[in-house]
Order: sequence, then structure tokens, then C-alpha cells
Amino acid sequence: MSEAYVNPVEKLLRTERIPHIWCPGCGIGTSVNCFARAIEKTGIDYEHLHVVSGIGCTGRVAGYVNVDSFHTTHGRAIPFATGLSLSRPTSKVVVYSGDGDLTAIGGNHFIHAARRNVDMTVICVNNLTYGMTGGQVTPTTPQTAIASTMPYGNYEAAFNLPNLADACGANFVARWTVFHVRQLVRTMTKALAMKGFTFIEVLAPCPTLYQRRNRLGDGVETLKYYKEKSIIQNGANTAGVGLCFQSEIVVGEFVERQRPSLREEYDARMKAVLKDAYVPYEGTK
Ligand SMILES: Cc1ncc(C[n+]2csc(CCOP(=O)(O)OP(=O)(O)O)c2C)c(N)n1
Ligand code: SF4
Repeated sequence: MSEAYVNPVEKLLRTERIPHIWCPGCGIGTSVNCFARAIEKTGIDYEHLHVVSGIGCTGRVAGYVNVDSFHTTHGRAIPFATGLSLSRPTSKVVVYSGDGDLTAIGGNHFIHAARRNVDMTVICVNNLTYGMTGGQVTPTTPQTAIASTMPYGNYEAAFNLPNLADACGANFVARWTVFHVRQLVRTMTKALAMKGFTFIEVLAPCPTLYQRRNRLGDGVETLKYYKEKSIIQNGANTAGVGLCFQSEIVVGEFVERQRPSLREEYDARMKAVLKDAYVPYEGTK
């Protein structure tokens, strides 16, 4: 008798919570599939993996992954994760967040965690809009794009998220779209194994609120756009990877550096001042 087919990511999902809330063609689920595969590749002990989300459609990820996870308040995934990371030195902490959650209400936390190089991997599903609350403009909505709060087209300058993370000193910065599933798994695997603040932007369609309002078709149309307009440029200068409406998309692993993490800086400073009296915190097993 042939063996029953088992979905390789199934054990990383809380299947009892499925069906999930995401719309057909939404890119968040694809990113989670890649994340689950990356977790498998790293071989991380699930006991030592914590996923933290804020609020929004992407914020639901914490509820669907079958590891220790936390659904926190809007914009506050990073401060929550910072405490967790400092108190669990042997664990890997992942923040899974939407662009609005992470860089609008959560923007200050994002830049300071990158500056301090806190040990965490931040995965930002960037669908260029507030999905859950009705398609309002976010700090990443490209100029001229229509949003529910920008009916005549957005006139605000957008954040270039890889450049923001890079400028703040993040140890690792990358961007892929949900079309680039193999590359995304590889990059997630790498980031999960690194120390310090590692950041991955994942461009994903929101067919219900962004694509429809901008007459860009469904999720498949968006994947075709990602396929045709993406240029892979590993090591690209992040200053040049900003997004314009329906423009070319530069993707790849842009930054990799070995700056000491916040914990390493703390230990080094305390050791320098207190000498043998200082006992580094090893955490609880
Ligand atoms: C303090 C506070 N302000 C506003 C909200 C409403 N709110 C819930 S989700 C959300 C936006 C989420 O957008 P994004 O992070 O881009 O995620 P997406 O839904 O697109 O995945 C907002 C404004 C809230 N829950 N709490
Ligand atoms: S509203 Fe947009 S982001 Fe939210 S589940 Fe639907 S397609 Fe995805």
C-alpha cells in the first residue's frame, strides 16, 4: 500500500483553526508556507522558537503557526519580541507583521530594534495597504496608488523598507515577492540562523483591497507582474530599491553584516566595567 501523502508544512500549522480568514489570492498564506519550510530546514527545536505578531491580516499568522506564538496589540510586536528575546537567549524570536502594523504605528519600535540590533528576525508582508481595516494608505503605499483614504491617488512619499532597515544598522536585509518561493525559503532559513536584527520584506498581493481598487486584477495577475518586473540584484544598494507604482521591483539579499547584537554589546560593556563580578545571563533551559 502506498504511503499517505502528508503535507510537509502541516505539522507547523494549527489545522484546527483552518479555514483561515485570508481571501483567495492573498499572498500571506504563501509566505507562511515558505516560513514553515524554512523552519524545517533550520531544524530549530519548536520549543525554542517564538512567533510574535501584532494586528492585521498578517497579524493572524501567529494564530495559525503551531509553535509558541503571541498575538499582541497593533504595532507592538517588536517591543514584545524584544523582551522575549532578551529573556530567552537560547531561543529564536520571529516578528511576523504587515507593513502598516510594523512601520506606521510600530515604526519607532522598528527603527530602534534595528539600531540596537536586537536578536530577532522580522518578516514584513508588504501588501502596500492596511488590509484588515479596509484598504487605507500606509507608509509603503506608492505615490499615485488609490487607497480608501487616498481616492485621488496617494501623494505622500513612501518608505523604502530595505533602506530604512539598512540605515538603522540591521545585520541582514532582503526582499522577495511571493512569486519567489524558493528564494524566500532560502533567505528565511539564512536569516533565522543569524544573530542580531534580520529583516525580510515579502511583497504580497492584497487582491481584495489594493489590487481591486487599483484595477490590477487578481492574485494571479499580480504574480505575473512580480515575475515580469522583478530584477534579482543581490548586494544592491538599498538606496536604489524604493518602489514606485507598478514599477520594476529589485529583489534579493541586499545587506549582510556582523555588527554585535544588543545582547553582545551589553555583555561586553558589563564585562569591561564589572570584570569577573559580571555573570552573563544564560536564560532558563
Ligand atoms: C491602536 C489600534 N489602532 C488601530 C487599529 C485598527 N487596525 C487593525 S489592523 C490595522 C492595519 C493592519 O494593516 P497591516 O499591518 O498593513 O496589515 P494587513 O492587514 O495589510 O496584513 C489597523 C489600523 C487597532 N487594532 N489598534
Ligand atoms: S484583505 Fe487583503 S491582506 Fe487581508 S486577507 Fe484579504 S487579500 Fe489578504
